[in-house]
Order: sequence, then structure tokens, then C-alpha cells
Amino acid sequence: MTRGGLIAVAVVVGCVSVTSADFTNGGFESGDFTSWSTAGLASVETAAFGTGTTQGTHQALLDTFDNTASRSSLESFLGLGSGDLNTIASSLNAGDTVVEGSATKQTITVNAGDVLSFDWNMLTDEFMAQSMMNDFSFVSIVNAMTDVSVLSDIMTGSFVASSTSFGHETGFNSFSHTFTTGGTFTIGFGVVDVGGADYASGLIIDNVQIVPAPSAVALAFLGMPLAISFIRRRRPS
Ligand SMILES: [Ca+2]
Ligand SMILES: [Ca+2]
Repeated sequence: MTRGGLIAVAVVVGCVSVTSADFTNGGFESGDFTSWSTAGLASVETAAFGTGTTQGTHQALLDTFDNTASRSSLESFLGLGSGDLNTIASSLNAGDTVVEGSATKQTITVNAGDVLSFDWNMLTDEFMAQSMMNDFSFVSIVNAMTDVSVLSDIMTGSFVASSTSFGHETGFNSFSHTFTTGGTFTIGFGVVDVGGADYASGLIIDNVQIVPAPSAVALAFLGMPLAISFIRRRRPS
């Protein structure tokens, strides 16, 4: 390889390493919330919890059973606007309000085109209630703009009997979100009690990761030979 070629490789590899951004402990394989912050009731569980696992041997559980955070403190923790969670509750079922909940978050830096992906499973005891409340689970993606996606709620979700301490669960689902702009984002996951605190709900999260934009990957393979050939053409014969 020519000297110019070596320089080109170094430049290309350097660019790719800068664009790599990912969660730390995104699969909770440390067995705890290392690199994450939590609010309310949160624990790391193994397959012994009863859901199985989707990645490795550990996963995060958020739970509204007790020791929860208030709606306002959850909104503050996640960087949401005051009342945002009530706006979502009411959009799902008019007049509903959020009582309390639990959440976890991590702040990451991404490039446009990067993809956030993770696996989730919502759990609930609401089907045991005589009058069900519409608890819901969500992911929040916050920087200058706030983007909250509901993962599932009681009324529209598809729940089956659960082998966990909860009566029902949705089973595992995958979520993905493509960032249209780069920057620093706080990614939050939460589950809330709506209307009252009598029957708990939970949310399992695992395999939280950032898949780099395809362009960054393409650069590593396509950019290198192009850069080398460009430099070679410019060398005196
Ligand atoms: Ca895991
Ligand atoms: Ca509830």
C-alpha cells in the first residue's frame, strides 16, 4: 500500500469512529442500571422473571406497583413539558390523567439517519380490576423537540396471560426510530398508572441500541478504495 493509501485509510477509519454512538449497558447485562438513571420502581430481571429474554441474560423492568414517581416528577426527569403525560393519557381516552409511574433514561449523541431500536414487553394487572384504567407505556426522545411514542396501552394493546407476577403481558415487540437530525438526545422509557394506583402495570426493556446510519457503514467500505485511487492519480509518475 502506498503512503497516500495509508493516510486515506486512517482518515476514513477516523471518521467512522466519530460517528459511532451507542448506549452503554443497553442490554442491562451488567445486571444493574449502570449508565442509566431511574425514577420510581425499576429493577433488572433475568429469564426467571417469567418473560424469557430477547438479548443476553438480563433485562430492565419498570413497575408501577409501589415506590413510584409522581406524574410531574416523571415529566421533569424525562425532560418532558409539564402536563405532557396527561395530554397523552387524554388522547388515548378522553379525560384520563396520569397518577404516577416509573422510568429510566440515558443521554446519547447520534447522527442523522441513525436508528434507535429496542425490544419491549408491557405487563399489567389491570385485567383483574372491575373497572380497568388505561395504563400505558412509552418511549420519549427529547432534545430541542419532544417526541413521545406510546408502546402500548390497556385498551388498544393485545395482551395474553403472563407467567410473571403480572396477570397479563403483550409479549415482546421491537421498536425502531430513525433520527432525522443529529445531536444529543435523552432517550426515556416509562410506564404509568392512569386514573388510580390500585392495579399495577410494568414495562420490560432490553437490547437498546443505536444502529449507525447506512451512509457511515457505506463510507467504511466504499470510501476507502475511492480515496486511495484519488490520491494515486495525483502522485507524479
Ligand atoms: Ca439483555
Ligand atoms: Ca394501573
